[in-house]
Amino acid sequence: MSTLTYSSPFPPSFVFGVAAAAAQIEGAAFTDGKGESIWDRFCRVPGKVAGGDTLDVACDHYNRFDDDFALMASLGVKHYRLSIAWPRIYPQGDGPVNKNGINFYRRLLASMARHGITPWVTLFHWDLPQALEDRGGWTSRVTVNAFARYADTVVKEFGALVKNWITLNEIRCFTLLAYGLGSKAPGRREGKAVVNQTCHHALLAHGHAVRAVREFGGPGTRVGLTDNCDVSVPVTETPDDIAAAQAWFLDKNEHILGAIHGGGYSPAYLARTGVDAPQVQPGDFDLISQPTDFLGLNIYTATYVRSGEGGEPYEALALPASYPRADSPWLNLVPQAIYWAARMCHELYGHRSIYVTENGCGYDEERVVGGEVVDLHRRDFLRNHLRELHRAIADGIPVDGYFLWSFVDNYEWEDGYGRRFGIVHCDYETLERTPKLSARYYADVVRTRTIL
Ligand code: GBH
Repeated sequence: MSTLTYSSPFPPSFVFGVAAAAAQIEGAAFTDGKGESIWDRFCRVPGKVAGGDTLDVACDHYNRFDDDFALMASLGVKHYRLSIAWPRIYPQGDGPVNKNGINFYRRLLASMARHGITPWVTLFHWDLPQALEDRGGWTSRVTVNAFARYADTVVKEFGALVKNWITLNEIRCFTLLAYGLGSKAPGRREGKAVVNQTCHHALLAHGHAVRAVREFGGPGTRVGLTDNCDVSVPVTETPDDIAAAQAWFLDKNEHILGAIHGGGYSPAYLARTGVDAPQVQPGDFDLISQPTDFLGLNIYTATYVRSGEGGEPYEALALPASYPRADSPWLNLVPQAIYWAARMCHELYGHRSIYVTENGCGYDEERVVGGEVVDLHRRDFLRNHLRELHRAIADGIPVDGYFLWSFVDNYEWEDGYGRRFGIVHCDYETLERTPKLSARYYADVVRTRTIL
């Protein structure tokens, strides 16, 4: 047990950062030899993205990163989670490397170093090269092998500047939602067997990234996955409801966290998927289940669970319509999600270093008035979530860092530019940045290391 009390500061080594992803902020979608990504293609399909918004310009971070890092540094933020755009490095997914892409990230990482900001680099945050999608995308091992080569290249090129690597962002989103529900690029609606196979291929890619970092990362380099596990919150914090929430958590996460930590798919998962179970080749789980240095969790919301009746292990509750949420319809406001996600991953899988790699909220109506956006709703969100994070640390749960999503308003995938997650406002006409009230608030938290 740590000795953190209600009002004490976060530990000195605790990392406070902000996060974003290449496709969502860079723009320059076809500049300096970058290849087309599946999102560049998908956003042009009528009806797929709100307002038909494209990623072509986004926040123009490609040309403005130096100013963005100056702003970040002025807020006292010293850690930034970014991603590298695979189609900038390999425009065709595999094939020839694009030197301009390498040079861009060299300049960007050098600028971060000048501003005293430590990079946390995600290798894949959904922008698959379209050329690989044309060869089957995540349904095919072609993509896994291309990713392995891409990971080798990136770790070799940037290993001297990057010590913290994140393999993949949110496997569920680029497999289940992208190949099953079709709401994310490439927008396919395949059956369960295909979807389960995309998930298995993603696990393999994760394993290759871990291998690449071990092989080429050099001393002191760390690597982990970022997962958006399904999170359960016990309705009451009693032993019965907690046990029910744990059982639900294990069930809902068996295909990703369960498989990684179990060294294979569980008998329960194989029974449940039956003929739709993924095809596994010998050696796959030697890669997938390699030890990692930390677990990244993207925490936004949760499901309330209580103990079941009549022998059921749990009961998950549907939320009433009046339950509070952000403007993102899926984003029900459940601050305890952060506490329980961390606690479950520590207790059920033995993780000893956990980072919240994303947490934040999306709203539609945020206007600059008198040089400021008064986003008290976001300040409230942050404060409530930081309280639960603090409680986790006080209970001895090893959470070592927190990255707020997001630094600046950006391309919210199928919701386009209308839905804003930033603590810095972006005017998409002028591309001007304006720190919101929540940015000032977060800066004060980071400076004092206390919840104000
Ligand atoms: C993260 O995903 C992403 O990593 C980030 O890029 C994104 O901008 C940010 O969060 C904010 O959305 O269609 O009803 O099944 C968020 C996690 C999980 C949110 C799946 C949308 C779909 C709900 N996502 N969810 S549904």
